[in-house]
Amino acid sequence: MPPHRRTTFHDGSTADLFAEAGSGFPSREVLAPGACILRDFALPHASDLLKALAPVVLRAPFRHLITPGGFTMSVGMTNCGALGWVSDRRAYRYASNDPQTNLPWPPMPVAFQQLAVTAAAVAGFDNFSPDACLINRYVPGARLTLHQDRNERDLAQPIVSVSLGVPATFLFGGLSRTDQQVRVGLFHGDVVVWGGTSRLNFHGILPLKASHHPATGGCRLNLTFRTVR
Ligand code: MD3
Ligand code: FE
Repeated sequence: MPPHRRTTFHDGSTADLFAEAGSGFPSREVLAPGACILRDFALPHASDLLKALAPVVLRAPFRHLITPGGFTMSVGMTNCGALGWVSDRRAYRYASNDPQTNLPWPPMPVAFQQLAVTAAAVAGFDNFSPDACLINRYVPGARLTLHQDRNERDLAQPIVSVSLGVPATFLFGGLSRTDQQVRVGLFHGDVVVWGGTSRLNFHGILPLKASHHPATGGCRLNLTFRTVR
């Protein structure tokens, strides 16, 4: 049985959910119903993605947002696409302009859009049409505490995430903050599609360990593609 026809669940059990023929790529690990890890899926596109990111961060630099609770986030963030996720002392929200410059967010590069739409389709979500891409940058020690993503209007639409650079440990919980979490390593080139009932699960990233990756140096980058409106 070639690996592309076999789905590995997080408890180690397997099922043969995908019957199409192919080369064994992409591989699909089902973390939970609707949550699918596509290992190495972005690997062939990593240098194109990083190249397309450069002009985005020139126009909309990474910044450390303040949460409504008054904490400065350790993750540096920016956005591209029609809408961008922002936070300040008042609220979390999506905005069409960068509050730092009042300019519209940079357009979503075609390479970003194509990868996200293809990954969603491979995971079973056709017609994914993201209007926002949040870009997170982690330096050693940076982390994302346990949270839910629920500021998007249509929670039937998945979120597609792309990991680049230094590896991180992802925490994947349940619908309640106190549900037990599983730890999942996310590596350069991994893509995860989060849909279905996993869409509202609590999740986070453990403090990044100091390390080096040839593509990004000492940091980890994560792109999350969302349909907000
Ligand atoms: C599971 N980012 O930006 S990506 C975020 O690696 C965020 O930077 C993390 O959580 C990162 O909000 C994790 C994986 C991810 C993104 C959205 C999800 C997992 C998700 C939404 C629902 C469930
Ligand atoms: Fe999130």
